[in-house]
Amino acid sequence: MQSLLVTGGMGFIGSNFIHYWKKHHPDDQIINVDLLTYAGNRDNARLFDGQVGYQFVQSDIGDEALMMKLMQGIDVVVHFAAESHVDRSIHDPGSFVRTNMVGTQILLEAARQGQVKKFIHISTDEVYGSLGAEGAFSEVTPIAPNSPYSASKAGSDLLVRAYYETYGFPAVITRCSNNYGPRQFPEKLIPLLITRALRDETIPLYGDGLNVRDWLYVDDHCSAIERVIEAGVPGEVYNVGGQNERTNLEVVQSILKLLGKPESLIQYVADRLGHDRRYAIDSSKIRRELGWTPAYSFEKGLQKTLEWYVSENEWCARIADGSYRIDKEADHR
Ligand code: NAD
Ligand code: TDX
Repeated sequence: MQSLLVTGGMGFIGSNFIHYWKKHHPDDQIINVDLLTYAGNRDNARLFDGQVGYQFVQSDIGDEALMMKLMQGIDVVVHFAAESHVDRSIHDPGSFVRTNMVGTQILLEAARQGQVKKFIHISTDEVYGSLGAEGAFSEVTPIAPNSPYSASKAGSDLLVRAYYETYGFPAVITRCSNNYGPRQFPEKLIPLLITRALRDETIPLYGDGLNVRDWLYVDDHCSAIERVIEAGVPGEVYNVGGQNERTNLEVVQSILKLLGKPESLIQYVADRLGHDRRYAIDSSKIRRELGWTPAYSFEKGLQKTLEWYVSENEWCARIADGSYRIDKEADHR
């Protein structure tokens, strides 16, 4: 039995990870630390409320004293908490530096002093910058971030690296491609377009719609993190990708087709500033060294994602009307 401290567990990937981990390791203890920013949604992990071996702590990872206290007896930290949306980073870079860089350093220090056995830092392929038509990012590709978001993630990666090199702190970095799946906040492309198309609203497509992303189903990301917890080597970086490269236009067209909605909903809009053209991940290292393989094709993952958004009306409605930010239990008191 192990004790995990998960940060950002009310967000998209963190909450899917807690669902995944509790299913496969039911006896493990989990402390979920999340500030509940606009991206944190208590509905995402409500299932675990009151369960033995699960505790939710609403806090900023920048609360040094509390992080020190929570680290006592923790075996593994899985650090998801971040400001994660590129468009928001263009308008408010400061909050990205505060949480992604300063917050990560505070968490690293607390974990080091608490003598945790492993620290998994969840990073992103965006730290490598943008690709031309050919090639893919490997773990030795130089870091060249282009947005305030990716720069703040790259900064956090360098702090993690420094903690390993300086103190021998047992940290591992994962860098994954674009995730999709249940519980993703509808500001990111796939949930935005599903929720808007279901309401027959227009789909904003940036620029020429031909930017390329490599899509990874969130459960495949969780199984990769599981392998890294079990066998990842401290000081190493592991890239995680789905080998599902698609242009944004192709993604939008596929989803509109699956939902039976017309392409006339697509509306071309002004491009994102500094918009990275293409991401592609070479994940041969984690496949070869840790034996990880993704289980979902893009088609299968999309199907599951669509089914989830169609069936979870209340989750979508509580985001649309803002009530997801008000705790349900507190409402009834
Ligand atoms: P998300 O925005 O859905 O969730 C982030 C969570 O962190 C939220 O619950 C939020 O309340 C919490 N949080 C934010 N600031 C905090 C703070 N100061 N203290 C405590 N909690 C705080 O993000 P996500 O998409 O689930 O991404 C999780 C991680 O994975 C991030 O580190 C992100 O950079 C990385 N990542 C995401 C993707 C993707 O496609 N979504 C791809 C690659 C890497
Ligand atoms: O309305 C939109 N229209 C559009 O054309 C939105 C929201 C996005 N886009 C484009 C921009 C990107 O080329 O779709 C692509 C995907 O955009 P996002 O969903 O915002 O993701 P991206 O910018 O690629 O970053 C994501 O993957 C890497 C996550 O948000 C990051 O947290 C992660 O690190």
